[in-house]
Amino acid sequence: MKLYSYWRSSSAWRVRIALAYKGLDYQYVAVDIQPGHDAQKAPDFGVINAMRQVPVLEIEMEPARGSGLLRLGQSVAIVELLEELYPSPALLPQDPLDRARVREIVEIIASGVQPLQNLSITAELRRLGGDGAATAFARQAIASGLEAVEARVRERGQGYCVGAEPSLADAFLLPQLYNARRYGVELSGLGTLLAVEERASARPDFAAAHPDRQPDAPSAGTERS
Ligand SMILES: N[C@@H](CCC(=O)N[C@@H](CS)C(=O)NCC(=O)O)C(=O)O
Repeated sequence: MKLYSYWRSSSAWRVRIALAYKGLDYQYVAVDIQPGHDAQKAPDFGVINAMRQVPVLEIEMEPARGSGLLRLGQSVAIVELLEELYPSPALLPQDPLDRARVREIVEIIASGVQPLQNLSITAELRRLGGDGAATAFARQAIASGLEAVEARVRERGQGYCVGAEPSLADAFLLPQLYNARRYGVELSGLGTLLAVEERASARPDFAAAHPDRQPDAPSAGTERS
């Protein structure tokens, strides 16, 4: 398996957590999406993912499944595929209601928060309204989404977002909290989420997926734009 990733991509980080949690080996292919480098805009990358985003998972399919190489973009599709191909250890609970609860949190973050603060959106907002407007927009989008998640986790969490075991909801939450800090979002009202983050971050599998542990992360002390 190959993962096209960028050390600080929150969407790729979700997939790295799922891969580490399930103990799956993969080859890390760094795609430098930072402004000015723009490797996702290179002609070759358009063949890998027409959306020109990371993550992309490349997986060799068995002949029985149609053979050849499957290239899959979209972190939700990727982690759901991993869950189906490698169900144990599970990142979705057994109970259908709990599964729906996990997916609700995943959707809040994947559809309702991250796209509003992604590079291409903030770059366009910066162009239209300047740095201040872009940051304020992203900060507001992240804050309101995380407040909704906080309310849900207060109801249903028992150490993790849904129940007492990690799930996809936690794999989506941690990267979003990291981005919240990058945008200067006030986190003091999100105590339940911060406790989940602390617990999950202490696990070796979640820790291994952290941006600073990726091969393309700049070493400490160098520029981290
Ligand atoms: N919905 C997609 C979002 C992917 C995405 O936004 N990726 C960002 C990095 S986190 C990216 O590649 N941005 C490059 C760009 O906007 O040009 C997913 O869940 O995989």
